[in-house]
Amino acid sequence: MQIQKMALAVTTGAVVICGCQGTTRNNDHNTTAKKDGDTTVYLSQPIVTHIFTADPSAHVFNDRLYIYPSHDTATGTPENDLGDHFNMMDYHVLSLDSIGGPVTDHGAALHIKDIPWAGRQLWAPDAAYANNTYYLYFPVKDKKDIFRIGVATSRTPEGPFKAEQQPIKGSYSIDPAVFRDSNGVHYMYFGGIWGGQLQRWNNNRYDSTAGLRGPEEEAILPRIARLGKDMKSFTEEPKVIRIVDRNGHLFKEKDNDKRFFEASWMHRYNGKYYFSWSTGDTHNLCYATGDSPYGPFTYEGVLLNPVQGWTNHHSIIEYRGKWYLFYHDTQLSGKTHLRNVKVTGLKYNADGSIQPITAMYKQ
Ligand code: FUB
Repeated sequence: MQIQKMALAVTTGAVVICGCQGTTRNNDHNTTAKKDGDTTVYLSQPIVTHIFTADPSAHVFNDRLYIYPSHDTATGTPENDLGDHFNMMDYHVLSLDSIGGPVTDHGAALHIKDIPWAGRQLWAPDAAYANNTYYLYFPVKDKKDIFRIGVATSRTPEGPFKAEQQPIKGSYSIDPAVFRDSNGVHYMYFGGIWGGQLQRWNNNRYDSTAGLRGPEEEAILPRIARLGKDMKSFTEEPKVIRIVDRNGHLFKEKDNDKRFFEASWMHRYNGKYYFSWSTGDTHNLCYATGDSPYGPFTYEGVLLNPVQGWTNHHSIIEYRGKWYLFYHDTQLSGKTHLRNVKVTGLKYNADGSIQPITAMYKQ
C-alpha cells in the first residue's frame, strides 16, 4: 500500500483519500523525482497512490467526475509482447468532485470471478449511462483465450456491477470506448493490435493464424459498432474506421508513429468528431477529426507525447467548462504493468487543433 502521505478515512465500503502535500493534487506541475541520476519532471502527479491504475476512462455523471480505470496488479506473470503481464483481476471506480480534490476509491466494482465467460486479463474498460442504468464495458479473454467485450450493469455509477452471462455478440479485441452522440445514439469504438488480437480479425471473422501486417501494407484499422437501445448489443456488424492523411491516403504499417495500435477515444468539440488513439510501439497519443462518428477521420497530429512506461492510454472530457486529458504513466513503480492515472488540462487552438502535451521530460 502506498498511502503514506495521505489521510485515510474508511466509510461504508469506500475509501476516501484526502490529498496531502500534493500527493493527490493531480494538477500539480513541475514536480521532480530523482531517477538514475536524472531528474524526471512530471507534468502531473498520480490521482491515487494506494493502488495501481491505468487506462482512465473519465465521465461526468450527476456533476461528479467518475474514472473507470484498469486496476493493475502484480501477479508475477512473465512479461512478453502479447502483454501477458497485464493480468488484471478486477476494476475499481474512482470519483472526485473537483480536479485536484479528494478522490474516492469505491472498492471492487467487478471481479473476474463474477464474469461467467471470462478466462483472464481484464483490460481497459469504459462506462456509459442510459435507461436509468450505468453500463461498464470491459475486454477480457474468454475461456478459449480470445479477447471479447463484455458488459455489466449497476444502478449507481460506482457499482458494484453485475456482468451479463455472455460477451456482447459480434464483439472482439480490446479497449471499448462508448460514445453518446448528441442525438442519443451510442457507438462503441474498439480494437488493439499485438496482444489485443485485432490482427486476427478480418471482415469480422476470427483467424488465429492471421498475423501483423508488413511495413508496406495498409495499417490495421480500429472498429466501430452502433449499440442497441438495450446498450448490451450491436445493431450492426462492426465496421472499420478510416484514418487518412491530408491527401486522403490510409497509413501503412511502417507509419507506426501515427497508425492505430489501441486505446480508442471519441469526443466532440465545436461540432467536429475527434477520434484519438495510441500508436503503441511508438508511444504517441494521436488524433484525427471528421464530420461523422463513423469517419473518415483526417489525421491532425500528436496530442500527448510518450509518457514514462510502454503504454499510453487516455480519455478526453469537458468538466464544468474546461477540457481535461486523463492519462497514465509509471511514475510510482517504474514498471510497465504497474501504472498510475493522472490528469492535466487540454487546450484547443482557435482552428480547433489540440495543443500537444508533453507530460514528462528529463532535466
Ligand atoms: O491495460 C492493458 C492494456 O494496456 C490496455 O488495454 C491497452 O490500451 C494498454 O494500455
